[in-house]
Amino acid sequence: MAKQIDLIGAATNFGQPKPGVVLGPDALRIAGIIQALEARGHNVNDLGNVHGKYQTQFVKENIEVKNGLKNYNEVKDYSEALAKVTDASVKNGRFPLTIGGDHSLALGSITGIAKHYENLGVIWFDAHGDLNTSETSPSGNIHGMILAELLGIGDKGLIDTYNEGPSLKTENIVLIGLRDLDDGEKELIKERNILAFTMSDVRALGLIEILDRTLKHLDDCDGLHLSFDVDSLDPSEMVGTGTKVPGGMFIAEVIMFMERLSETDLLTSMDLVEVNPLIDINNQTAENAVLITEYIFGKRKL
Ligand code: NNH
Ligand code: MN
Ligand code: MN
Ligand code: MN
Repeated sequence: MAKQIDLIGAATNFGQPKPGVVLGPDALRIAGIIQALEARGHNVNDLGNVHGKYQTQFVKENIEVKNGLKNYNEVKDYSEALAKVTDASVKNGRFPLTIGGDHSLALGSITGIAKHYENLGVIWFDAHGDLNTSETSPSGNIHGMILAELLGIGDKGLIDTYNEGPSLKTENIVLIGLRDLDDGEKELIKERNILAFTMSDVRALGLIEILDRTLKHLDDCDGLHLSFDVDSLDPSEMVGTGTKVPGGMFIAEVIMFMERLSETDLLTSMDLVEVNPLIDINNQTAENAVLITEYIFGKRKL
């Protein structure tokens, strides 16, 4: 079905230390994300890039650390600014597609969206769990904690960003593509009984079986959000991203998953994150991400 898409540039790098991810939204525009969506018959309104009150572009090293959280004030401020935009987008009956930017943007995008649903389901494609807290994080980088914060686990100030309390319920999330989990994240997944598919599961079951199980798990949800970290793919096909982990998924199988997912027409919002053109080669990471996005929005092989 044709969608009214708001394209929202989340030009932020506060969730991690590598410069360049802030240029991700423009790399995706240059790779033709708008044209690709329009080619599938959707209406696209590019809202430009969202800016908080802190300057991002030229920050090379994280300076400020609060309670083990790097760039705390910046992430919180940016999330508030972004949540306003995604909130308004859903209110206007549109489909918010947020393009980043590092994965900390999901705190803003998802809190703004989740208030419109009783049970927002989230499919989290990632090599990582993003389920750390300041106690379990090896890095202090908030992009590796952002799903925990959305679930109400971790720093109270971040949990209460934009609206009070958790945005998501543990039973409404599914993680796919995991292969680099920290110990505390593994414990949390077991403790809270979170549905999580590692790369071993992807190899053993295949992504179609995983899609079926995912949709079954989320069938009581009243909205469905896809948070797609490009490092879920194998580094051979996504060079331009900050934390590459070998042994990832390949474009061909992810496309197969997305073709099927788009047939269900269940998606109501999406993030596309961690594209960093400064460590890419000829913008191929953005181009591959656009290719996958086109399948998410209705492209078919036949
Ligand atoms: N788990 C590590 C951390 O918390 C790495 C997280 N990096 C990511 N997450 N790119 O998606 O610092
Ligand atoms: Mn991530
Ligand atoms: Mn990741
Ligand atoms: Mn909240």
